[in-house]
Amino acid sequence: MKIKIILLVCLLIALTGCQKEETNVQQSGRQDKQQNTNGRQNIAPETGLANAGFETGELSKSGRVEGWHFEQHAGPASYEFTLDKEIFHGGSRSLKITNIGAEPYGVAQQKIPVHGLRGKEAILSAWIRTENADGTGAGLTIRMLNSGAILAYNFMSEALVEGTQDWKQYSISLQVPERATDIEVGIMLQGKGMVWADDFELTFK
Ligand SMILES: [Ca+2]
Repeated sequence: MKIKIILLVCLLIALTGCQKEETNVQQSGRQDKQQNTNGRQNIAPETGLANAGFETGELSKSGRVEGWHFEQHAGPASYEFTLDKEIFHGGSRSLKITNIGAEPYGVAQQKIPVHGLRGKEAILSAWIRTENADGTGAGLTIRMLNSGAILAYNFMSEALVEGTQDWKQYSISLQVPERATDIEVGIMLQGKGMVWADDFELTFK
């Protein structure tokens, strides 16, 4: 009888321990969700980015797609940003940038806080395809920011994708400066032609 009581007590202690652990996990999950809500987007842990393969959401009237925003140098509209459902690398869609005017560049980007990642190396990769990129070319971009001011950048300037090229994975990296608050990453087309981008990935080491 005594042995049964001891076993029962042990079982109760074990169960209480499990419940406590489960509660901690649930709280941790809520905290993660809260952090994501406080941030600008739902970043997927496996890619480090939101909507890294352009598979969710449609283009908004203001020209945004979930996770990403689009910019061009200045002046009249010179770059079109579209979701291509016929030409893609993974899933069923990619992002396409088409030059339609004289401005020197158009870029699709997303910005992520880098608190706690200072001093680490940021590595950005994505699959890129081009057609008639006969201006300066197309490439990946990383910018390190301190409240909007640019601290450092890598625009893949030494190895831009030119002319007509089939899908290929490219990668660039840049160290996160001590004063950095955010990292902004993306794909840029400089001048003529078209570029498609898909399956982005951002890691830190
Ligand atoms: Ca895709």
